[in-house]
Amino acid sequence: MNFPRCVDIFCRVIDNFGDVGVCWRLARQLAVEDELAVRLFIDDPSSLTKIVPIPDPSVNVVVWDNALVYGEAADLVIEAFACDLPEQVLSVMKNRSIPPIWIDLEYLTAEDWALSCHAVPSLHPMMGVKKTLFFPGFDVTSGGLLREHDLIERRDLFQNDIVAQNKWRKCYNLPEFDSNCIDLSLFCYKSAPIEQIFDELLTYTCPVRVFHPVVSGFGVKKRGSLMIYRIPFVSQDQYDYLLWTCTANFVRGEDSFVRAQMAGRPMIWNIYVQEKGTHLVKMRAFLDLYLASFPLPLREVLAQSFELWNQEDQICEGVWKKFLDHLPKLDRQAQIWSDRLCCQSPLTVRLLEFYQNTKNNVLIKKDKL
Ligand code: TRH
Repeated sequence: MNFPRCVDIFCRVIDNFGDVGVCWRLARQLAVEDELAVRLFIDDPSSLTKIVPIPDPSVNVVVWDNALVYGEAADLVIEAFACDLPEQVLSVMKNRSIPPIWIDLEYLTAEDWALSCHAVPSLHPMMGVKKTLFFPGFDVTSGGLLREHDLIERRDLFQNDIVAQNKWRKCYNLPEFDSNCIDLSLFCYKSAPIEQIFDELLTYTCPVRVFHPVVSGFGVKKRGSLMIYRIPFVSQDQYDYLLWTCTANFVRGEDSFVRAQMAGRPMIWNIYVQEKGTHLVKMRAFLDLYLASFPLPLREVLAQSFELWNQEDQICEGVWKKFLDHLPKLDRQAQIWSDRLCCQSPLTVRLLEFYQNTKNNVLIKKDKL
């Protein structure tokens, strides 16, 4: 069995919580589920503290600054989001008696080009060390999505247990489950038209409650039949429970976007803005895939909501009310989508299979010599 014993993950925090969120999730799964010795090299450990407030000893977190001395490379080295490994690290990798498998873990996209780039190797121009692109994705031929082994079992237990949900809600000062209310979690960028949605929902036919984790400015506000609960940021583990207990979820970036899909509940995605509107191309590529099996009217409702949520200065009355009107039907479709994703193998399994296959190929080549 060619299994790695140790893994190094390098993470540079560009902004927000997504870079660290993905790296931490990956690190912990490899450490806890695959029992590997994992080191997470991170340039901004304070951002990790925001989503993992209680230190978790399963992963060895190492501060990645100019003083870093990289003594020995692991069997598997993961460079997250092309974060550019320093020469010192590359030279240790190059001089290792058995060279490590070096992966560049890329951002998630549903665009076709990512499938053709997945698992494509290249040689570092200066060092001559091989690095392979690894693209997460929704397809069986992609790198897959991060998912804990017991995620769906825990989700189903929680979603079928109102008492457990109420107990959880109480810890966060959130109101009890009420089948007459619509509960929405909200996590979005400043550019999202939040006021527009609030204005529209305050006159909705049933009470709407918005659960909004924030880093400051906590409190409860009432506007018409709309209640807004601004609660402190929860830990990454607990964030799943928030998604699971809500009727629908507004999410953003990459990691919360994936978790909302695995929650099996309707979701609206606020995509991370890129230059020249490239993010809208990425958003539409996802919608093409996600909505393919939705009945036509639902497809239109959701596509319109996504477009509106991701483009500033667009006024389009009635879209959010229509979204809420269709929630029961959207819920069914969200479950089907989540089932489809969750019957595929998760990213860590594909990553370790890739490692093993690469090692086996090296051995076969050596045998032939
Ligand atoms: O924070 P994000 O916007 O992150 C990113 C980064 O900006 C990154 O540079 C960009 O490239 C990428 O998006 C696409 O969104 P994301 O990816 O959803 O990460 C948020 C993380 O924070 C996720 O792991 C969930 C976690 N989280 C909590 O732990 N508690 C909370 O209360 C909330 C709302 C989120």
